Amino acid sequence: MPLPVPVLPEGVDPAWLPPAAFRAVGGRRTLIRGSGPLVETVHGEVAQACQLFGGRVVRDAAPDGAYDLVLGPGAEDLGDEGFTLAREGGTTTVGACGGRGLLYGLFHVVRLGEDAFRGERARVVHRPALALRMLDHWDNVAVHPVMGQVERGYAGGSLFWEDGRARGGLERVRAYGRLLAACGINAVAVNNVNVHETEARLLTDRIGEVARLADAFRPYGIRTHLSVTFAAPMLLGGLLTADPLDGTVRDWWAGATRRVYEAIPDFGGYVVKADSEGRPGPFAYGRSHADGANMLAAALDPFGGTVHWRAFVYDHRQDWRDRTTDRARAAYDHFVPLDGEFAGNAVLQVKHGPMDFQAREPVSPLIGAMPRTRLAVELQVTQEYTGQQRHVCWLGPMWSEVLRFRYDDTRVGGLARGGLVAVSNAGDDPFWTGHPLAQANLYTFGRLAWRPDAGPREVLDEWIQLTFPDAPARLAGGLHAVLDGSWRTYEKYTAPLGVGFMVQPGHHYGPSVDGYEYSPWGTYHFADRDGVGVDRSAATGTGYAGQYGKPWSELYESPDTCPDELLLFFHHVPYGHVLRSGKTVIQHIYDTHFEGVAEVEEARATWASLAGLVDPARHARVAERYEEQLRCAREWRDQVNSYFFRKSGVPDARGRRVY
Ligand code: GCV
Repeated sequence: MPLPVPVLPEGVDPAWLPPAAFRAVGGRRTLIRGSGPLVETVHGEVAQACQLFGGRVVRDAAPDGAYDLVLGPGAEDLGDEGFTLAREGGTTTVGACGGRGLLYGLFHVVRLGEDAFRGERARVVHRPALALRMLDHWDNVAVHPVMGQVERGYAGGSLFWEDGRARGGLERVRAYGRLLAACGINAVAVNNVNVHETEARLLTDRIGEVARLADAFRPYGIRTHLSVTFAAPMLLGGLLTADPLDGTVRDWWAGATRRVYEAIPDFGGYVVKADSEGRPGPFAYGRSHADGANMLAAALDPFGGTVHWRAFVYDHRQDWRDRTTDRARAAYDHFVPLDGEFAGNAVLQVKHGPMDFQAREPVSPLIGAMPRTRLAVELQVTQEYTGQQRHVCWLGPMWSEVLRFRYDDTRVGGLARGGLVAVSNAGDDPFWTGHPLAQANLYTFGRLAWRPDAGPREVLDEWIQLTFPDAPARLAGGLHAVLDGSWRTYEKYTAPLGVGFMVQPGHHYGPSVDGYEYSPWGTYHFADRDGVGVDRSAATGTGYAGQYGKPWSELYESPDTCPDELLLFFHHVPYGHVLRSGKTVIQHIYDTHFEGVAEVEEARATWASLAGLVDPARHARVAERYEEQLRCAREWRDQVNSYFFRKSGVPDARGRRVY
């Protein structure tokens, strides 16, 4: 029986799957062959499209050439997710061995639209580069007094949890799964890595709620994962220890995990934040993080599950007076000595930069230094430090730079053998992501996880085509104009030259140049009357630059060779230091901050000119957010420029206003 396509609740935006995106498929004669639950999902999708656009869908007849589209088992082994696409003699054929492959093949045809049905097409094999393409939701089951329902969430409440329990109706979760499948995501962790007491119980007596979410996701090929607390044996099991080498603790995890699999046979595994920002972990027992991760890996192994163990371990109670401790070094220092010690089903999940999802950071040296460990790279789609979905900041170009960065001959996208993971930006907002244009970030993440070397602009084209299928060229041009350069624009008006932070403490929105300067979080810029930046060189600084292999260690070591955009991350330099661009640091700060604001003004005007080309509700929402972005960008400009003018006493060469 074809599985009905999820019905969107009234007023919820279809995002990149509006009905019109299915016009090309829905107007055709389609044959679907094969069996299995995901084939029923494919059938449901095509049937709905045919109903809308007058086509016809048939199951399991002989392919006699009378079909425009045939979706069915392929001749070769492409794994569960791969598919082939070809067109010959007027028939477009998608072949796959697994139901997931067939579903991805169908969405590929949807993306191609009419092009999928034109001329001839040589057979092309499509396979995801990374087996795991996962979203972590930092959703709390119960509203947290400080962090709210979704930690760092800027799109309303949780899609999964409400009033302290799993939502009653899960049609919207099914719809979310559908959107995710259409961009290639195949795993979701449904609760916050900061596992508070209510959330901890999801592992045991409340696993039924997680099972319901898993049921909603499964038809779209998405596995469900759960964040767990390392202290669960004590908190939930009444044990006196959570020591990973203690037999009773190991037995407790084995039993708890068996019961999870009884409830969710295709459960993906655990996500763990341990010894990080106050979370419990193996250090309390004098054990290593490999001991901790391997204990959970052993519990998951009989069922084929994976533990995602986060490498975000650093001292968040640092004394700002102590110049020898460098937060950027921490993950590498903790984990490199453990390379080779992690079990095969333990994945070390590493943030893409050494700090915390700043608008500009170098790529984490840990990613290039763990050849005997399965690594997953973690990105942040939710815009914690990049404008909180009030600012337009399309992160595709940043992620693409990260994924293409090379250690020796291998790109980060190739080193992420344990997958690509991102913190989701979706919530129960009618536009899913608060800012309607932030949908582009979610879509781009999925597509880059499927193909890390894809060009981000091509991916953006896909998103535009799908989201606005009937868009005139002027709309596509306008969307590119406001999105393409938006990350660099954001970077221009915020913290300069890679130095990072300078955000308001706690909620991380808006400027506060010294907000973290005397705090315990290890996020300093060290500006004084002569200069600014952190000396992380091996020769005179914290030694962080030496954590890279060549050529990066040499390149970052000297201010003469360090790329401008990272200069203040790696070096403390005088305001008069001349950048590779030929400008002094202080003039660069002034210029970029004025330019950044001017670019926001221009983007706002471009968006205004698109009125009438997009639906009024979306246009109004974006327009309103541009007002806030502009207000905030001006605030950034004036605070940063005035701060550095006051510190340095050097006026702007162009005589513009500082305060
Ligand atoms: C979930 C940053 C965020 C925290 C987040 C943490 C993490 O510090 O501000 O909200 O906690 O990263 O990645 O664990």
